[in-house]
Amino acid sequence: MLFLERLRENCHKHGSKTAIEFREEASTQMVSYKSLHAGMSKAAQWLSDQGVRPGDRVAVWLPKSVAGIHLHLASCSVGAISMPLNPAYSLPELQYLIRDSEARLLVVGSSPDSTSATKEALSGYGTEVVGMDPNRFDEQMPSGTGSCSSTEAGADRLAVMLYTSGTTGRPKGACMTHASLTANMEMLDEAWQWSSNDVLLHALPMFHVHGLLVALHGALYAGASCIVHPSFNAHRVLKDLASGECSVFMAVPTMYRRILAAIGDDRLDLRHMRLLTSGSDRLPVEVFEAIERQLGHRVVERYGMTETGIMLSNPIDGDRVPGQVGFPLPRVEMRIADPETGVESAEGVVGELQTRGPHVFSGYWRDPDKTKSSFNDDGWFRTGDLGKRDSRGRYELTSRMNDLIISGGFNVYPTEVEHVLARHPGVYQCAVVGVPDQEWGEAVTAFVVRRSEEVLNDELIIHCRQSLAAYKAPKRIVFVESLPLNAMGKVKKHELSRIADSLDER
Ligand code: MLC
Repeated sequence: MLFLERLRENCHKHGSKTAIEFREEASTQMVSYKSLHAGMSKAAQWLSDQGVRPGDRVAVWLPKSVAGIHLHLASCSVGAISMPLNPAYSLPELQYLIRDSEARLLVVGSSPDSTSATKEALSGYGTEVVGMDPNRFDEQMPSGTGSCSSTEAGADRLAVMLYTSGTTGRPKGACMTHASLTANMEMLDEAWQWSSNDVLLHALPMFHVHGLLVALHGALYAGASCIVHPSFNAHRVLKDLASGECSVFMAVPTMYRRILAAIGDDRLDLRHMRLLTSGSDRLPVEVFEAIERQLGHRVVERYGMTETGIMLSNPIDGDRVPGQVGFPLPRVEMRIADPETGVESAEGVVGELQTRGPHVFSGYWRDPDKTKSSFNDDGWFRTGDLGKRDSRGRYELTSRMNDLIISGGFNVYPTEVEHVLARHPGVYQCAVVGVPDQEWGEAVTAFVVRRSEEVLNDELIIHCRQSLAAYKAPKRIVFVESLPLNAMGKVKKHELSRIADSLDER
């Protein structure tokens, strides 16, 4: 049964049960399964009234909100392609994504002023831009019951497109069908033993696979309840975890680090929780151990990516090994292969993690070449991550084949930052690398050869923030006389990462 059909069934079955409790600092919005269905139906009707048709891309650039959830589910249910966007994107990033996706509709949050600025920035794009106050969503929806047709959601129809950073410096749209989303739900439902009695504490962003397709969809698929925080705040999360009302929590390692920092040397017994998971970045063994020591839980570390959803997970029943990402989920084919020859590697030998199965995405938006090169001839999707498998079939990640930086669970490709930095008139040459960092896992760090000593650190960071979401901007700029180059004239990035700590900021 497709995810949406299962959701509709849950809406009828669970009726007055809470689907979403949206907890803000000062107020709480309760959404039962019945009202979730009503909100989706109205939003579906509204989308149709806006001219959205099956196959159209619906971009939603709203802060995390109940309105955003309704619009996402409604877009999928009318056969459109839901495209939730990071509210932190800069206008130039938004322009690129809207132009690339040729979105039919863009829903933007906030004031009439910023709506008109967005409209102006996107004029001539052929995209309808509609401003929406997420707190007054109901007022903008049509009266009556709306219509939420299920006939539009064919298994092979695209349901969601999530933009992910690309090696070339341009984000690419990863397209997921209703079938692949559903397959990932079925796998996780079985592997993590979701039940309708679960209560998920949701503090992740809802514009990525982790928060949207793993956490939110996972809970709704199971008919469980979600306590949703509008953003991550370690103290608020701790308070709700301690209250005893939640059974499941999902986070990225940076969030766990902040939670541990918030409890300091104290301990908080979370053994009433059924499941704590970590993903989107590697969980350092010392963080795993500190969580066990201070929260009484062995976190389930799992491995996934935008193009595949979750592929590997430590077991619910069985040992959760720190530093390892566990076993393939049911129906996931996984292997380690030599990245050059494509030949499967032996146990214990490091190679590229490759996967096949119903969970894999259907390709990059209008980029058949990139899609083709992401798979080998036998249909294995190439993750670009290196790792090995032990004799019991457990997988461990070792490093990456590309120079992707993962900062606080967000992917940042150096090329994207380098392109922006290079546009500054004071920058002669630059190279961006990820440097190990206590808070972010890796910190975006730029090495710059400047044209004049007058170019300052802050000036370059501000310049980056004008074109890039703040999390992509370098945390540190290191001015150097020259960049280390290899015989081909390419920057030796591994050398930069090594020397980053030993160089003084100037
Ligand atoms: C925020 N900032 C970051 C950052 N997040 N900088 C680097 N890396 C990040 N990840 C910046 C802000 O822009 C801000 O800049 C400053 O840090 C402090 O902001 P903050 O308020 O403290 O940050 P916060 O909003 O709390 O965000 C931290 C965070 C967030 C950890 C909660 O980064 C986050 O939600 N990460 C989760 C990412 C995620 O969900 N990934 C899933 C990808 S899916 P300034 O200077 O303006 O103050 C995927 C597949 C899979 O990978 O398998 O899961």
